[in-house]
Amino acid sequence: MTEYQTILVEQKGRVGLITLNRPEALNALNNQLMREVVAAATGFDRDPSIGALVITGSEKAFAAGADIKEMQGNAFPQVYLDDWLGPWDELGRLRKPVVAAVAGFALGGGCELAMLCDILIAADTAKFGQPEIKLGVIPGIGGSQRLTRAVGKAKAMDLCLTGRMMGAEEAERAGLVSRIVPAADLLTEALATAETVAAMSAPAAVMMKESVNRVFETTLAEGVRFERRLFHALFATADQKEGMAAFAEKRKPSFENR
Ligand code: CO8
Repeated sequence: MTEYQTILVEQKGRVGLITLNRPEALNALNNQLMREVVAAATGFDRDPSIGALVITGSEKAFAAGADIKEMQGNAFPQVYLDDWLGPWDELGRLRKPVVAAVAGFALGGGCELAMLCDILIAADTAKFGQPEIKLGVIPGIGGSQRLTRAVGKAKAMDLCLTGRMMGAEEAERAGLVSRIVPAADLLTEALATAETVAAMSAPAAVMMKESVNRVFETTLAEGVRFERRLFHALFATADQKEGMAAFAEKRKPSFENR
């Protein structure tokens, strides 16, 4: 496997695990970490032995945001011409489902990275926020957009304009978080969830993700039409025959991802 300096990368069964690993800076997201996460995630996305991904951080911090010390000297023409932060968009284009396992701080870019994932599992210690305003800027990889879609305008405005943090319970109540687990169980639960997803028929799982994400891009009528087309298409797969035969025969299905 490729050598990385800011992340740890492992394969666990059919799950690709990426652990952010800059403990000296609470996993602040510098440019090197961005390149490494995107490279590892897109590598797993292309790998047929992987069915789902998990992205996690440390006990203290999922990620405390973009690296403030690295970006403080940035200037407009340079960041504009370099399309700085553009590579993060590739995470939003991953086809396989991604679980974010969040403990401790998920602030700024850290909160945005968690929101780029598909299932967000939070430890009871998780703290979410978009504190960019306190630095004289605003979110830059979708925070104002994805947070508002997740929790609605009132809470998104409250969090983004004041920069305050919200705990795991408030985040779950608001719809940002899929579920909360005790901190000690976070990685086990996240890996088990990803393994469950990875054991499904891959064409169905990839289409499922595509269909849910379509909600954010289209009208209800077009979204339902899109879902119907994918639903019909799945009847061309051997896994549909296997899944339904297994139900009728009262046994576990054995999917072959075709
Ligand atoms: N950037 C750089 N270094 C950081 C960051 C950061 N975001 N966060 C923490 N660190 C460093 C600290 O400087 C400190 O280093 P040192 O020991 O060398 O002084 C070390 O990590 C430990 O941090 P603290 O001593 O501050 O730890 P505390 O437990 O006292 O406080 C906090 C934890 C509350 C999380 C605090 O560190 C903090 O407020 N951090 C900054 C949070 C923040 O403002 N994040 C938003 C950044 S802006 C942003 O994300 C813009 C988004 C645009 C796109 C993002 C793309 C990735």
